Amino acid sequence: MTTSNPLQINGDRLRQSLDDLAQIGQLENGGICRLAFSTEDIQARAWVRSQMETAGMTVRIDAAGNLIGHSPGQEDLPVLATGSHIDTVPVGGKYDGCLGVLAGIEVVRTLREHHCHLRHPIEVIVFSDEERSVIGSKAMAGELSADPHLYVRLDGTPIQTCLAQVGGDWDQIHQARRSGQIAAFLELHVEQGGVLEATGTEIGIVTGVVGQYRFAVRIIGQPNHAGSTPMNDRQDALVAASYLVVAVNHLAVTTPGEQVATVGHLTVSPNATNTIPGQVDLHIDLRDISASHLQRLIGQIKLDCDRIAQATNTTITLDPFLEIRPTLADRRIMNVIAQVCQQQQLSHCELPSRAGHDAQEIGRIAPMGMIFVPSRSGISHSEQEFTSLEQCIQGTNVLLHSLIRLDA
Ligand code: HGY
Ligand code: MN
Ligand code: MN
Repeated sequence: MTTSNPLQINGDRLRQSLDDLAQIGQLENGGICRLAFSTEDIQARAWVRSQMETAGMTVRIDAAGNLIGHSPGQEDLPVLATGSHIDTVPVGGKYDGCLGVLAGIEVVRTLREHHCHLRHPIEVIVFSDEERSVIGSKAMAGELSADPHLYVRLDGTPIQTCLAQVGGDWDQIHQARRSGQIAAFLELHVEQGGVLEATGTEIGIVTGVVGQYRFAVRIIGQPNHAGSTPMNDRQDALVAASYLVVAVNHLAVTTPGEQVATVGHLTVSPNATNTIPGQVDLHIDLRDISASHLQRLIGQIKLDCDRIAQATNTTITLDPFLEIRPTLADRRIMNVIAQVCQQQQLSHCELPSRAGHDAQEIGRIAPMGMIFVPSRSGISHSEQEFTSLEQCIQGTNVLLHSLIRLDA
């Protein structure tokens, strides 16, 4: 390996692994549905495990169900870790999370093939359920709530059952903590936004990951006959919910700053054409790089709920079910990534991540960095998610050489 002709990963093998993993849970429209702890997730975990073993790694599953591939170093040092997730949203893309996992495995294979033995052990981690509870990286970071009901799946399956299905154990989940065992964590991920493409930049060096607060909102009104109930005598839960959806959007649009707020999940009951809705359940997803700004926005949302409940004669309850504080990347790791980009003559810029990531939790117990590659039209969480093979290869080579530099 010389600076003129640095080590390169095997792009063909990376492409093949991305295509093979995408087969598991693929939908007719080309999207991927591999919900955490589903049969598709379990099948994909087994396939990734076989890839890790083929790469010469020893593999274990921790109590949080994280799949951890380990390649020993020359010295007994804390590990250099990389990885991401393979679970998806209901209609996800083939790169969100998967690129980070498969790039990590490709890096280990490339190092072994070229007898490039690092001082530190290397680990590639597949974190459990990044898209909903973030239980995998939260468990490693010691950020879990002791209440298992917080982690129940949408279909009502208890977290204890989910973890048991993938080799984890809720009762031992405190053993998943890794404080002090990780020298640095570096995650490669598609940007899931449009900045890199819009500026024609090849590599994004993440400055920090926004904080996320998600709430389950329950609105209780009075189910009643759609024909015989006068308009001034209704407690219509869906009308109240509609006011709230608009109020949340209005708050995010009009408040100075770069916050975002989304209501992406909403169920109506009894959901009958000729019945006034008696109950609505919806989720609010609120994000910003500043924790104090998020707290101010949450305060305003609570005031909006009180005002709307009064105006519609309904009751509105707000239950937080996910809280992830913002996490800054480690400046030293950012500098290493920038040096590698210069060495590889790749254009690069610094930017925040507006999507959440496992690196955000691991960044609470170890220095963390993230490498972004462009998303076409900024699209993600969709079957249209796309990043070119060349961009995936560029990102993986930056991951490879950043780890080599961090090792030194
Ligand atoms: O929602 C997120 O930001 C991540 O994709 N889980
Ligand atoms: Mn992701
Ligand atoms: Mn995602």
